[in-house]
Amino acid sequence: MTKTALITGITGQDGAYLARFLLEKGYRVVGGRRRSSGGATPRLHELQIADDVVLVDFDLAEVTNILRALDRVKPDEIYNLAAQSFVGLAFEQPIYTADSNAIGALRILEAMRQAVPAARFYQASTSEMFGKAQATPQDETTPFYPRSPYGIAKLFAHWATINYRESYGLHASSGILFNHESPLRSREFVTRKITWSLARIRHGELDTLALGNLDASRDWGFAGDYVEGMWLMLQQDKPQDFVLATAETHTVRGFVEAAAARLGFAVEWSGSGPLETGIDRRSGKTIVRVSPALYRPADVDSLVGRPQKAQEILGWQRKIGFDALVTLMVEADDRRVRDGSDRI
Ligand code: NDP
Ligand code: GDR
Repeated sequence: MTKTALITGITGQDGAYLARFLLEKGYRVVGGRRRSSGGATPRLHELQIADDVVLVDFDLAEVTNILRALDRVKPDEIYNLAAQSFVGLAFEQPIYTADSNAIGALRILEAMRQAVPAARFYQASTSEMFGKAQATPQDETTPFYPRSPYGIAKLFAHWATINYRESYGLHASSGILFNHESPLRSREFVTRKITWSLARIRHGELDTLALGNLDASRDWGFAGDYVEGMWLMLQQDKPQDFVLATAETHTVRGFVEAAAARLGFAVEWSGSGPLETGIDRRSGKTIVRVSPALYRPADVDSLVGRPQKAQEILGWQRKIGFDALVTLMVEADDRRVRDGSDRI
């Protein structure tokens, strides 16, 4: 029998890749989308699946709307990917972020308990919950120490998921995912900001790329690999929580160097702190500078995951490594800038 999946946050990066993955598996895919003036779904168009998914009205802020959506769709699986997902913005909008990411997830769990208690639930948890990491590498047993209103809100949703599983027997799992990127990433996140801006510099559309903390390091994987892990979690008899990561970490500075090299630049660093610049050795031009305005009030210095549990129980393995990821993103943005396409 055809299974129905409801994906909240279908207009985002992960929503698009997960929708494509589930369609290929033969699912009926329903996407929860909040009302906006534009109504466009560029990522679904980019993956050429916009006509294959059904969209329903869905807003994390409104429990009656969530209840109606669950009642109508009657999903077998619910993937809660919707969130205010930008950590930088969470410092400017902490209350909105908490309402969406913490209470929003709780609203879904409550609605699910009433409307579709037999459905399976995936919560998009995050390595940001480890924050000021208490051990390296981080896995399912590492204590949490969130460093942003985003991380705090996600930690609430993570525990709510566990609590609803233990209290009411819901098949609810939480995926603690480390950063995952792709050509469909929004341009506000650092990897895509780097690939998009360097491609524009290469084509003469921009002078310099302004960045914040160049020393932060992250475990960056490819989003397409991670959505398979989400699905695998919901196929298990026993709901539980899993870390998905690549087990490799790279600095923002290292990401810049790798992306720049693929565009024909050779970055040499000069100065330090807010005065640091990245100069292209070939042209002598400054192509990267630091803007202290982009520093966060509290940042996460370094994260690296240990995905052993997912490998052993789910048989999950990331396919795309750091070098291939950078190449994929740089090539996509180089092509977009050349073609004058900026819809993503
Ligand atoms: P995106 O920012 O690309 O997508 C977020 C989605 O949530 C968008 O579809 C957005 O809709 C939707 N959304 C935001 N607010 C609401 C709301 N009030 N009601 C309904 N929908 C809403 O995120 P990603 O795809 O990168 O991430 C997916 C999830 O995984 C997020 O929850 C994120 O926090 C989490 N996560 C992501 C990681 C990553 O590295 N990508 C790592 C770990 C966790 P709209 O288009 O209208 O803005
Ligand atoms: P993150 O991703 O906060 O890890 O959250 P982001 O790409 O925003 O930042 C990564 C690191 O880069 C540093 N940085 C900058 N970041 C941005 N956005 N812009 C800059 O100009 C810049 N310069 C330096 C940041 O300070 C940070 O240390 C992402 C999101 O997808 C979350 O939703 C998800 O939960 C986590 O990954 C895992």
